Amino acid sequence: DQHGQAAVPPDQHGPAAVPPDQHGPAPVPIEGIDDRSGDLIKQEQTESKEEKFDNKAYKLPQAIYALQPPDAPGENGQGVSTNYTALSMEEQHKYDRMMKQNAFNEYNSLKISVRRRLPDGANPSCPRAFREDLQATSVIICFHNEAWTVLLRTVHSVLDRSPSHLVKEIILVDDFSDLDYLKEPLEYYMSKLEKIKIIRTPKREGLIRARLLGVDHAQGPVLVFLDSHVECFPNWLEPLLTRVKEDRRRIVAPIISMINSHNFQVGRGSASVIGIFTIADLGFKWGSLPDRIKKLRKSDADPYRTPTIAGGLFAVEKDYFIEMGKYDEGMEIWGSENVEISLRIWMCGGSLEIHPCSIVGHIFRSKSPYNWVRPVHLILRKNTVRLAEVWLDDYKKYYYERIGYQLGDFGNVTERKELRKSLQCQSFQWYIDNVYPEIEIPPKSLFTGEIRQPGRKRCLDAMNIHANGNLVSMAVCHGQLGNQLWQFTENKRIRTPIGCLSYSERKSHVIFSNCNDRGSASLTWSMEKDGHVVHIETKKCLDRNMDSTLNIANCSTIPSQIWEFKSINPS
Ligand code: UD2
Ligand code: MN
Repeated sequence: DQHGQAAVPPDQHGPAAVPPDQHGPAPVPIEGIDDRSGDLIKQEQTESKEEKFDNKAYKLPQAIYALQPPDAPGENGQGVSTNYTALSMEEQHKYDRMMKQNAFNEYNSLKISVRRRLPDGANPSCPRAFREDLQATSVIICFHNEAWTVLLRTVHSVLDRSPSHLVKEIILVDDFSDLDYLKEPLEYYMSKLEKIKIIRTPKREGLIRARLLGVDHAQGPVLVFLDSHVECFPNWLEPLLTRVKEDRRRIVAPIISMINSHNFQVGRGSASVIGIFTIADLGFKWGSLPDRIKKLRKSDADPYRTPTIAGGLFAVEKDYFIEMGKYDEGMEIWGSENVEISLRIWMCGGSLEIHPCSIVGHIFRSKSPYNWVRPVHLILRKNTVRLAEVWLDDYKKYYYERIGYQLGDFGNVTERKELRKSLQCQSFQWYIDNVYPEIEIPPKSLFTGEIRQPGRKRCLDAMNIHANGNLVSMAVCHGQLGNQLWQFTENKRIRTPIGCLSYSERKSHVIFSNCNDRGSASLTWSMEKDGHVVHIETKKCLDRNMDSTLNIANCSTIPSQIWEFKSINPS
């Protein structure tokens, strides 16, 4: 799952699952909400602005942001549901369109008050009273085409569940959305609330530069970044600010609990995960809390250090954020900025922690719905290469091997390298030794390149199906690497970034298997000088079938068993 979404944290302890769709509670109509996020506008307007927005077309605003009774749908973080088959055709279309547009079920979100309450989800040892001298924050929320109710719920959850004196302002940064309701209607709605500023990027910037535009406008001494589809629990803010107040060189993240993307049920999150990343793809992951960190905690209320943060939700002192070089503005749209800021803060004298007493729900979704402007893989690669170039030292080679040293155009990183120098940062080796000793260093690559058959101009090709169980086959060599890029590793695997070659007796074919099947002997091969590729367990040789799939057979000198290993030159 590397295409633009935060992995769902493992080990979520949410409330019990809601009943299946058919048995869901009947929706309590909340006046106006349907129209607002669904089929807005399209009405000739001649009235004044106030009249225009208070009329039927926008149904603004009191009824909508009135608090609902405790048994209203979705209250207290409950899920809601829809009986799809009982909907009219028109409603079904709306439901489908909303699902597609957001990759979460906006239709269900419409049934829930934008001011629903959440329970106090923190563990009993967490404090409920806080020091008096905490600093006020500028909350920065950037968004691109966010769903109306979901964005409003994010904003209300901050206003309703933060002490007012600690919220200087909420800065909404619209990253060039093209939905009508995010223009005038949003401005009108927000003008009825206090402290909301809306700023808009002049072109699509991506979340990294959009956040930085927000920072330029921020007036509070502390910044809190949030995604545009979150809900803050009671007391979420004070623990974060307490830790920042105690030491300004800390970045503090809440527990991120899961808001179910279908029924909007809010989980409580888990205080036993840390942020990590893998060296082979430099992607953020969730990991389990290591004993060395557990041992340092005296109480469940103690914050704990984390090698990386997920990236969306955290508090940081504004001047410190700026001194430390903000973000890498050369990164686009989405991705890698979280690992970049994590390495930078640790390596340059600060620390990152997760506070178990601060909980914020976030809608995790399985794909990213928005337009990426350019092909996703090029953007992700560009951001990741920028991260590797500046912070990974020699360890960048693991990632580079995986992408066949095809770094692409990653722009200029001179300034970021100079930043690293001027902040006198530690090495990546220091980070491993001191912050993330559990990191897994992948086996060295002994060969990286194409595996082809001489004379036939055909190459082993992963065909985008390198997932577990698929048959491996061959295709015309295209010289572009990509799906024809293979590694032969120290631990005798022949692999793509995703899967490893293995032999399946049941399918009597060579297939892709999960590379982490440690004990599995059928994953190991040797590449011989005479052109044979030997399957070690059976001592048989890799053999091309007539239909371009692969098999193993008793070794001989027939051409279908002779391979050429065309290594690529790292530039
Ligand atoms: C996670 C982070 C996210 C960010 C990302 C890596 C959490 C919960 N989320 O992915 O904040 O660090 O990893 O980059 O830790 N957006 C824009 N312009 C764009 C694209 C996105 O403004 O071009 C907004 C988007 O509306 C959302 C935020 O940026 O509010 C994060 O995007 P996402 O929700 O798609 O990222 P997510 O949660 O999968
Ligand atoms: Mn998000």
